[in-house]
Amino acid sequence: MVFLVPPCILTDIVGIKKDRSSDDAYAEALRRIERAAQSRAPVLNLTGLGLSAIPPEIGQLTALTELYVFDNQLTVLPPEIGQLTALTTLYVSNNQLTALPPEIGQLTALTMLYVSGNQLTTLPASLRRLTKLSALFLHGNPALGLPAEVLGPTWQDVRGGKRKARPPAEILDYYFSHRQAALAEGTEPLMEAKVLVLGEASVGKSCLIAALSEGKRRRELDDKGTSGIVRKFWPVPVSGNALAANPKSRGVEMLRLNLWDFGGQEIYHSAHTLFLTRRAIYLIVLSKRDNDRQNNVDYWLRMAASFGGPDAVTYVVVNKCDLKVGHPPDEQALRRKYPQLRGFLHTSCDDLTGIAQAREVIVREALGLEGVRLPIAKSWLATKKSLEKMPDHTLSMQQWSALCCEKRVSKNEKLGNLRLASPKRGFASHPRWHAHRHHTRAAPLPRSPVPTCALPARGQSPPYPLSRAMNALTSSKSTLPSPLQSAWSHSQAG
Ligand SMILES: Nc1nc2c(ncn2[C@@H]2O[C@H](COP(=O)(O)OP(=O)(O)OP(=O)(O)O)[C@@H](O)[C@H]2O)c(=O)[nH]1
Ligand SMILES: [Mg+2]
Repeated sequence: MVFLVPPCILTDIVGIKKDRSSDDAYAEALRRIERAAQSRAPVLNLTGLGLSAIPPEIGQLTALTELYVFDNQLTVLPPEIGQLTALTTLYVSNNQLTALPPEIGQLTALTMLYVSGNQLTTLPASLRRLTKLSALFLHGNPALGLPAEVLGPTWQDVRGGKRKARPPAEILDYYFSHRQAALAEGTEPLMEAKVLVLGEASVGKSCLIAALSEGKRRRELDDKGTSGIVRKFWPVPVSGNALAANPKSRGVEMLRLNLWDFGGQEIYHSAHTLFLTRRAIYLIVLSKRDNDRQNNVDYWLRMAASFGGPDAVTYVVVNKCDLKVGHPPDEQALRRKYPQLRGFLHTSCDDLTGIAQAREVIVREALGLEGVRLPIAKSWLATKKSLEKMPDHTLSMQQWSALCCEKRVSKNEKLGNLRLASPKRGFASHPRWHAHRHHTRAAPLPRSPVPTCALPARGQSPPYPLSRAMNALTSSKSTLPSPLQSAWSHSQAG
């Protein structure tokens, strides 16, 4: 005989089990807290118990220096956490926290605070009282609206010792000043992404960019190779998550794509690495006429993988497909070798075959990049757009201040706004370019002076051939157009 259990009873059984397990977790946490209280243990580990609340008894552990509560189901931290005044490390990543209690500001000994992977919608002002904090990890809390450039390296990056955490005061300065501006004037989505076009010389990168952004055929262009790097602005009308069929229809937004055209001659290769970043689209262009070795396909794909990391979207563009003869790449072999490779595009800049399809793919992928619709305070976005339009390659402190004043960006907001000009977003230069002493006499921006022109700091020996990079940047045909190309100081390293 078969007994059918009604679904409602099944849910009840599951529900009871769930409650029991969370009760068990709470009881276990309580036991560990009591044990720690008796032994005055400096470390307490409540990780991965399935906890939905921390017992308030935690407040007795005034000798505790490290508290690990990650991988649980916490929605709040108890106010008693504020009594743990000896705490130096608090690890509450991967929970469901929507806010931190204001009492967290009492933890004045805290140096490391890990809150990644929660649902935080707001930060308490008391966080600014934690003056000893040297690392604050807030990644994976999208509702905070913090760009990756502001959050800095993740804890995984920092743990390896290769990168340093972003100074918490800078993250908090950005958060609070941006929030103030956003509340006062509203926000607009950033709608910007970076497309990096790489490949050997003469494979047709510049022609591809002209075909994509202007619909031009190769014969309409001059035949000169690219010197250094040229950035091309490509505004694209989009609707939802795709290219808009009709730019004039309702609900169409403009996506600002920055196409970076990297001169393929070998002399420029080392300078290129300065501009290769994560959260970008990599187009590795090959010429159908050439074989894999001539196209140096492994080199460029490895470059994209190592600089773009797992966040980069990589496509191989097989260009010149109008040619009857050639050596098209072994797509399956390349896919096996480079799992991050999203696909292959086949184009001709001669008759524009495949260009419309390539456009659609690039736009769809760009709209899927993290942070592309980040809400930004209106005045901040207006400042950023003005910077992009400025003709000069450098910007003095006075000009920067005047611009912020014109756009009604307050003193405290200036530095945060500058962060939006990050290389990841599509313009501005590398952090290792430093200030020209002539300009640094201007009033410094909050906390850190903002460099103004492309000279290396004295005594600094950069880990790349600087002279080549300088040549690439200052060559007359290199039209890195942003005035901020060298005014960026605190973007991600490497
Ligand atoms: N037949 C054919 N020729 C093309 C195509 N695309 C580009 N070319 C030609 O290839 C040559 C090189 O094109 P570019 O766009 O300047 O190549 P590039 O990759 O930008 O070269 P560098 O700037 O030196 O790195 C030019 O003579 C173009 O006319 C194509 O799709 N078909
Ligand atoms: Mg070119």
